[in-house]
Amino acid sequence: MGRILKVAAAQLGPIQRADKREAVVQRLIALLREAASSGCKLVVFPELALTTFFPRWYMEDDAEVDSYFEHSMPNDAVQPLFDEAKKLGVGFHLGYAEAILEDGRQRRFNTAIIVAPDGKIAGKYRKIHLPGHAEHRPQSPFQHLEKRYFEVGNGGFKVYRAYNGVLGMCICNDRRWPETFRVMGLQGVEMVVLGFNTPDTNIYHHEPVHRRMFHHMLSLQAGAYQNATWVVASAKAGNEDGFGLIGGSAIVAPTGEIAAQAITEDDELIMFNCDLDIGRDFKEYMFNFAKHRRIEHYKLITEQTGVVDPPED
Ligand code: CDV
Repeated sequence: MGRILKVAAAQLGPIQRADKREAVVQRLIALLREAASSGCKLVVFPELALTTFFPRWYMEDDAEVDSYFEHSMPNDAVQPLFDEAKKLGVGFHLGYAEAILEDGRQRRFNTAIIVAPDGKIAGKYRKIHLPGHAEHRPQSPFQHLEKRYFEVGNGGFKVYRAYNGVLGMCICNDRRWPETFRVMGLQGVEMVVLGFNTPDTNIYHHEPVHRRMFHHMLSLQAGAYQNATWVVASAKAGNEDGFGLIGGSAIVAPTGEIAAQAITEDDELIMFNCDLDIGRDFKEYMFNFAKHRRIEHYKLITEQTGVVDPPED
């Protein structure tokens, strides 16, 4: 019997622009209670879980932008979730838009936290790979303005000793970048938790929805297998503000196999008894980093950002 952590990915159906945080928090609490009654110890909520996915909207009024941000965590609207979690002895992971006075200025990040079952914040992550654009694109069906509304995260990909294991976090687009998982893999991560809002439409070129789901799962499964870690990914899903989000919350084992996957575009809980020891053999043999990695050949990864074509003959 290994170290078992029963975990839930708590997918959220759409949150409309008009929905109040207090109402959303009640939905989170309902999912938390359901997970607790099934014996879960950790509940993973999505990216920007308290509001609509507001980067789809171009806003000129800074006060309006600010209304989507949390200026403290917890705050009055979110405190009931912290209280309920503590009462139930269940921890959670929550994504939210963070506004903070740091380095003498107001800063904004796309942030996620891990909260321990005692209600204390055990870890924080600020999204590093911000997708989309900073300028208004009136020609697009909707916007993806993460590069406008957020700064690039400044905390790196840390891991935390929590839940009798080693946990790490990333957010949505981060999962598509192998470096995200590898940096945590190099710190012995055993479970990566993440939230995501993936639109069903690519605003740059045509792409069928099934391919977007395929790339989502491919990223999770590759990250899990190549780093011998559990990956628990929680979506915001369905028709939000008139635009679709793919859903597809999933729990992936360190073998790369799918342990559980959501089937709706609504609030939905998926759960699994995750054995945190299951990745040990992979970490010792196939992916024994200390024995097999050849970092002398990986320099380009940290020295060069974009593609440099080879010289013409
Ligand atoms: N919220 C995200 O980061 N969404 C991106 C979209 C833009 C592709 C994602 O990687 O799913």
